[in-house]
Amino acid sequence: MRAAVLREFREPVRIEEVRVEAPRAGEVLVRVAASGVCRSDLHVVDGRSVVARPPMVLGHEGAGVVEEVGPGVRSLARGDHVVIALYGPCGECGDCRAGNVSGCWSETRTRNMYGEMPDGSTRLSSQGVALHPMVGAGSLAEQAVVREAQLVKIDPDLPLDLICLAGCGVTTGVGAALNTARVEPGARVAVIGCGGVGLNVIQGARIAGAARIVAVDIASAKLDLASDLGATDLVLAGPGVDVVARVKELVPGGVDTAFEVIGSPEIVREAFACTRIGGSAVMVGSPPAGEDVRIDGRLLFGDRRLLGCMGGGNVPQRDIPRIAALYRSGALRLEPLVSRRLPLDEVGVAFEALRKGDGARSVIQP
Ligand code: PAD
Ligand code: ZN
Repeated sequence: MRAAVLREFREPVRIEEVRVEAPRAGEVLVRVAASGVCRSDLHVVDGRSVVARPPMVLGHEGAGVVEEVGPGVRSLARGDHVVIALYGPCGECGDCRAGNVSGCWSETRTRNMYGEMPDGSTRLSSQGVALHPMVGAGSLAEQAVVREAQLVKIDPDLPLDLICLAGCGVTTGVGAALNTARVEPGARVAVIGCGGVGLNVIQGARIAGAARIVAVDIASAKLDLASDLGATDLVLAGPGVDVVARVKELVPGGVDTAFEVIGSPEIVREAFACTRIGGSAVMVGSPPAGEDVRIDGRLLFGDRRLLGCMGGGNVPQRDIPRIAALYRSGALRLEPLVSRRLPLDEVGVAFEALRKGDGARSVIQP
C-alpha cells in the first residue's frame, strides 16, 4: 500500500510503497477513506513534536472501513465503518477501569503514542525497516493496522470525509470546551487561533451555551469562518494589535476562559492575561518540545488556572459518538471545516496550505 512517510525531521514528506502485515490479536486492518491533516502532523515534520519517532507514517485524523480483524477482536467486523481515535488506552490500568481513559499512562499507551504496539513492534515497514504510524494511527495512508481499543465504530451513513475530523481536530476542540474547560451557559470565552482545532473550540463553546465567544486570529478568512461557526466578536491580530487589551475592551474584566489554539508559548501567556480573576486559560496548542511557558505570577495569584489539554480530555468511545450525534442534529457543523479534498499524492499541497495558513482543514482521500 502507499503512505505518506517521513524519513527524518525536516525532510519532505514522500508517498512511498509500504509493506503492511496482517493484524495480530486485538488488531484491525482499516482501509482509510479519509484523513485530515492537522498542525500536529506539521509539528512532527518540523521536528517540534514530543510524540514522533521517524521513520514514520504521518496522519492521525482518519476514518475508514474495516478490512480484516485479528484474533480476539469482538467489537468490530469486516465492513464496519470506524473513526481512528487519537489514542488507544490500555483498558487495564486503574485509570482505564475507572473510565478515565485519557489519564491512562500505561506502557501500552506510551508505546501507542510513539506508534508501537504493546510489544514494541509495528505492522508497517519499508525495505525491511520498521515504520511508526503517528500516535498508532498513521492515517495518511491507504491502510492502517490499529488496535481495536483505538477504533470507534460509527454508523455507515456518516460521510467519512467529514467524520474523519472527529479523529483529532473536532474532538480536541469540542472537548477542550466541554471536557477540559467545562464552559458553562452564559460564559464569556476567547479563542486565540481559529484553525482546524480552534474553530471547534468555538463550536464547543457555542454548544455549551457561551454568551460571548471572542475569536482572535491573524487571518481575516479564519475570522469569517469563526463568525459563521458561532463567534460573537472578532479580533484581527497582527503587528501593533494589543490582543489582551482588545479582549478586555470587549469583555470588561476579562473572559471566564481563554483558549490558546496555535502552539506558541507567547500566546499562552497572552491567553492567560485575557482571563478574569478566577478564570482559566487552556493551552490547546502544542508548544515546541522543551520550551517553557511563562506566565505573569501576579495574574496567577488572582486565583486563575492554567490548564493543559490532551486531545480535549476525550474518551473516544463516548466523545466520537457524541460528535456524530451533534453533527446529525445540526448543532455541530463539519462541512465548513473542509477547505479542500485531495488524493494522497497531493499530501504536499495540504502541508503547504497549513504552513501558509490557507484554509481550515485539508482532507486527504487515499
Ligand atoms: P491551524 O494551523 O489550522 O490553526 C492555527 C491558527 O492560528 C491559524 O488560523 C492561524 O492563522 C492562527 N494564528 C497563527 N498565529 C497567530 C497569532 N499570533 N495570533 C492569532 N492567531 C494566530 O492549526 P490546528 O488548528 O490544526 O492546530 C492548532 C494547534 O493545536 C497546533 O499547535 C496543534 O499541534 C495543536 C493540537 N493540539 C492537540 C491537543 O491534543 N492538545 C490536538 C490537535 C492539535
Ligand atoms: Zn491533530
